[in-house]
Amino acid sequence: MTADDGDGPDAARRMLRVAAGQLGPVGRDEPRSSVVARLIALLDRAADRGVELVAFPELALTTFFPRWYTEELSGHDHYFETEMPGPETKPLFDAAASHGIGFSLGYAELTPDGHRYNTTILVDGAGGEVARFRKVHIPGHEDDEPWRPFQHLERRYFEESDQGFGVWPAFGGLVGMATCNDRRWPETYREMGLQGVELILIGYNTPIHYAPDPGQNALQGFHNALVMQAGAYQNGTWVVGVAKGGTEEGVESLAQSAIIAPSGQIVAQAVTSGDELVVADCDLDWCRHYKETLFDFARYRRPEVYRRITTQKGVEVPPPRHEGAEP
Ligand code: CDV
Repeated sequence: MTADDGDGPDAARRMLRVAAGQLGPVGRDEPRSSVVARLIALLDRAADRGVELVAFPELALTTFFPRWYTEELSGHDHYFETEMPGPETKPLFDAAASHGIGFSLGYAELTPDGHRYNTTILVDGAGGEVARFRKVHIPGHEDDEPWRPFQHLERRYFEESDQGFGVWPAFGGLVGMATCNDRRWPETYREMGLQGVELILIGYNTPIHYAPDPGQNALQGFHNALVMQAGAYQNGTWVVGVAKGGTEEGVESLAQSAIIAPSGQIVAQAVTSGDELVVADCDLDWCRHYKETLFDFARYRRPEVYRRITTQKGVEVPPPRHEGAEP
């Protein structure tokens, strides 16, 4: 996918063939070896199609375990990885390197000093680690809430990362990551936009049923596209959103993985809710059309009047206005 920018058809462009490696459900009893085999199958299909980078979903290696409460925080530690790659994930790294394909992979990370993060690793085409991103906006709740049809205990099992949103030179461009609920927040994209990001990889697990306000259920697909398309356009960047979709342990989750251009247009989208590869040729130079025009940050941004964005957390409404008061 290229945009005609007047440079002529033969101008050297930074083209990157990217895929969203969508997963269908992962059962509670499905071993990592089986999930890794599914990921490798997607990689093999990606290799056949000349893909250079595959984005895999959030918490891709296991079922979405925060839907179950355990009294002890450590009760779910068997879903966490203490090393990456470890013995069970090494075959994935080896397969990707043998194809010369890079990938991003979401997993639950338990650090040697006992911290638990919802992490995504970015790996280059030679199997080397480029970066790790730890989820910033952790949704859900901390305590047992048995009234829910299923729980969303991410805030019990994961710490919020204080490392923020990095951007790394990789794959011929500038690449950033975010995880699921991060994609709903404009600050996520803008933080990376201010570092010149050209491709953002976002894995997600989004249940269709939103217990605090079921009126939103019918809008899950709309909101998913809305936030990623807006984030792409307003920052002149490619965005890859990749789901673990389908009905997992009785919970239906959104699929609709998509690759979105800097124009905000969806250029490729999943048509199933199972294991599926969604491919697009991303012209990283297309980002310039937006970064150097409407969203020329250096020229048009006004950080001096955005003070509340970084100094205020919750809403502060203005004091009531008395009728007849001077404006
Ligand atoms: N895994 C997630 O972060 N899920 C959230 C749900 C809880 C709203 C999401 O943003 O899709």
